[in-house]
Amino acid sequence: MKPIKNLTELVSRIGRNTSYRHGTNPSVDAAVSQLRDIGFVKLNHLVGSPVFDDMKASLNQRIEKDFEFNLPCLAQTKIDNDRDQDLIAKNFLTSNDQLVERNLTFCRDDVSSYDQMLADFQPSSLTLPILSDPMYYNLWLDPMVMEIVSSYIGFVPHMTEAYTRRNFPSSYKIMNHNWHRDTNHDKYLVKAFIFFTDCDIDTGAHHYIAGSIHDSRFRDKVYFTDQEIHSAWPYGSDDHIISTVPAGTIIIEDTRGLHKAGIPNRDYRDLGFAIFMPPNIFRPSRPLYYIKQSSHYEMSAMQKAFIPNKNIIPG
Ligand SMILES: O=C(O)CCC(=O)C(=O)O
Repeated sequence: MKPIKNLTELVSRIGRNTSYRHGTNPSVDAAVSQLRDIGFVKLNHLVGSPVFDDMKASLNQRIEKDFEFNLPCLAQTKIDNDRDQDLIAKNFLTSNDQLVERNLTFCRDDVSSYDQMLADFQPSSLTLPILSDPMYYNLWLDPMVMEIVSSYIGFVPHMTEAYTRRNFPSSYKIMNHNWHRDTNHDKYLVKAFIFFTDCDIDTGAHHYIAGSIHDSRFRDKVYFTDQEIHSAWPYGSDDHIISTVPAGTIIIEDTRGLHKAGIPNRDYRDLGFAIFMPPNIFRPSRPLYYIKQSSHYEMSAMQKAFIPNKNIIPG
């Protein structure tokens, strides 16, 4: 880590020591110990909870009726195999502006209904921001998740991103459909994946290689093919983890390890993302989600500590 970044993070971390004490909750201790050992832990304490039915109804309404997902969005139907070979070769790792410039996206004016949008544009995924609403932030900042994450990291991090992604079948591999390691931070980087749909290999399982954080292999490129990863960890081997999970499952994962999004063969998968990183009050990045002041006021002290100040807006 660069010395200046190191210093600004240390300053930003003052007063943020985790309040969790080892030995006070065996479930938290076991989860943290598994995260340390193999890089991920699966939580099922919310499977079957009615809040998931309400959340799913809200996500469906916002995606299928209100079209609140981020636009412009990549349209697979606009990709030309010959003309767009450069983008296909780099798995569409480029800016949204570049995709717009290449006329590969659709926007709000192009959408008259959900079914028409799917038929005309075949998006591979839609991204929906979190709402400033207790149903959302109480799930993204679930008490058990906060305890585990802060105890694993050793201090209370910030939740820097919070959204849901709906993944569809895709003819092209788009960015995180490929094996990769997240590189936003070299020491502390934890994600919580919240499954809003039942998930298996046919509906876009999440894949992770247990124990790969400290493995020195597969670090010389951004993306790796299935063949490359399977040469070390074939399907079915103990460390090749495939998320066959019911809705309501939360996976906490250190995404510095090797992982990828499986492409659904049918239907779709709805997955919530919470991204936890060290606070850095000097980081000049723009907020990636917003929480209204009135909602922030209602949060628990622990939840408040996870929200960067710049993400709090009037209202
Ligand atoms: O959607 C998934 O299963 C994986 C997401 C991913 O690769 C990432 O967040 O870096």
